[in-house]
This record gives sequence, structure tokens and C-alpha cells, in this order.
Amino acid sequence: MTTSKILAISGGVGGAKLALGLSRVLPPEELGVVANTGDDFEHLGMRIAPDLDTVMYTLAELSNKNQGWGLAGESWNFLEALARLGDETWFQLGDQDMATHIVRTHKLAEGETLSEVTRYLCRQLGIEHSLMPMTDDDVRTVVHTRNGETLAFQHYFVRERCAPEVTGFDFLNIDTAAPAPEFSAFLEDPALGAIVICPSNPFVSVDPVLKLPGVIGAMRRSQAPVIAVSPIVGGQAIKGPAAKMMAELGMPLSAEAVAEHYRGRIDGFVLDQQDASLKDSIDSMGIATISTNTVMVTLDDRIALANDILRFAKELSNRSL
Ligand code: FO1
Repeated sequence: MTTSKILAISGGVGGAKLALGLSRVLPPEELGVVANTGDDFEHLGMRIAPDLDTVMYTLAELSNKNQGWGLAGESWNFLEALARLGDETWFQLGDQDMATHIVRTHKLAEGETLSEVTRYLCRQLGIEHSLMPMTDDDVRTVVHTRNGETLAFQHYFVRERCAPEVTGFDFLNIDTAAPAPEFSAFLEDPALGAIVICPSNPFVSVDPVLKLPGVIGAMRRSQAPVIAVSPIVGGQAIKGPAAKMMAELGMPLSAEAVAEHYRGRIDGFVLDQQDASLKDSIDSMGIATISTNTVMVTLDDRIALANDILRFAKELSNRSL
């Protein structure tokens, strides 16, 4: 049996960069990318799925590389007209991006599942690798804050610009949600060679995926090693509020604390080369660790990191034989 398939678990921007690298070194039948949908929300009557769209636009090479989300060459006529009508403009919806939300909302209303709609959108954008939502059910991340307020994720992230101090997170409806069929199929596939947790936010991008009923059990039953890439480099998050959240949750600001967070759920950990000195203490948690360049500036960086992870996955599989 060849164990050649890779399943990548991704949030938005950081995860999408690694997913692109993996898509450049693996043929379509050997890579699946599962995206967090806890960030999804209903806005102005539309269903918005930010992480799915970020990965989708990145794989299609249509993304706005400066901001990481949205489309390159976007125009904003819709948003300007919305402002004229006095409606909410805190969540920036570009004219081209709107087409994605309208097609998704329309197809969901016709009874298609989010997995089916995602497959359709990917096909239309020429993406050959599999991109799937973590679930077809409506799981919603909420953020608990120090002042006692609970915010819907996008209200915390975009409207409040991550300013409120966080005290914890909940994933509404997660206990009754099921992993999407294609996600389950990947986890149960005897040809699964590795599960890669991309350098995404551990608390709000990866945990919702891992906390879906049955996911951890299926990961443990699978022979495939689970490898996480640290989103914390030199004590800072490459992008987004992960480091701010760690500080507010009273955690040390280090990649080691991320490994500790994933302890019991991963077999391997990828540190940035700047943090190479943490290798021994993470190894001693029973997590095999390597260090390499994880800061993905260029496409070559994304591809090099993907190759490093695939080599590491092979090494871990051979060790457990
Ligand atoms: N992020 C922002 O910081 N500001 C925005 O106005 C914004 C709009 C937006 C529209 C569509 C979309 O798919 C994503 C969008 N994002 C925006 C990104 C997104 O909300 C976050 O990066 C993720 O939810 C975190 O992974």
C-alpha cells in the first residue's frame, strides 16, 4: 500500500500559503485541503466563508497577495454604493468577491451542501486539488472577552480589529456537527500518508477543525503522522492575532507553547530556524521536531517548506514501521 495522500488543515492566510506550496509539489489526487468554517457568517443576507475563499483564491492564484484575503485587482463600487445607502461597510466586500458570496448563498438556498458549492466554485476557478469545508453544518466561532461581551468571530476580528482582550472561545453547534464527507473520507483513507496542520491560528482556525466530533479519533486510528507547523516565529505571529491571544490567555509567547497546546494530538512539529533552540524541549514532550525556514515570503519558500514537511512525514512514517 502506498501512503501518498496528504491532508492539510488550514485557516486563512498562513495556511493558504502552505496549501499553495503543497499544491505545487503534489498531484491533485494526492492533496486535500480542509478549511476552517468557524469564521463563516451571514452578512447582508449572504453566506461568507472567509477561510475557504482565502484558500480557494490562493490555489487559483487570484488572491490579493498584499492583504492575503480577497481578490487581486478588486474594485469597490458595491461597497461605495452601500455606504451611500447608509448600510454597514466594516466588512469589505469587493465587486468580484461578491460574485462568490452570491453564488454560494444562492446554491445553499437551493439545497446544495457547502461541500458541493465549494467543489463547484473550485472547478469554475480551475482548481484541480481538493478543497473542502471542515463541515457542512453551521459551526460558529464566538470570542469571549474580558469585559464580559461575547462577539461573533468576524465582529471581533474585522469590526473590532482584534482589540478586545480575549478570555476564551466557543464553537457554537460543534457538538452536533459532522465532519464534511470528503474530510471523513480522507481521514479514513488507508492511503493517507500525513496530516499537516498548517501555520494557522491554533485557537480559532485549527481547534474548530480538530474539535469536530470524531476527528481526533479518526486521526488516532489513521497510521498517518500528524505534523503541525508553528504559526509563532521568534515569539511573534507571522500574521494575525495568535500571539496577542496567547498573551491574553496567559500562555508564554513561544512556539513551544503552541506545541504544548497540540500535545497529545500531534506526532511531529515544525519550528522556524530562528527557534531551533526549542527543538530539544519539544522533542522531550514526545513530539518529533525539525527546524527550517517557515516564513513564506516567496513561492519558492512555500514550495521548499512543503518539501521539508513531506520529507519529515516520510521519516516519521518509517520510524513507526
Ligand atoms: N479581513 C479584514 O481584516 N477586513 C475585511 O474587511 C475583510 C473582508 C473580507 C471579505 C471576504 C473574505 O473572504 C475575507 C475578508 N477578510 C477581511 C478576511 C477574513 O475575515 C479574516 O482574515 C479571516 O476570517 C481570518 O482567518
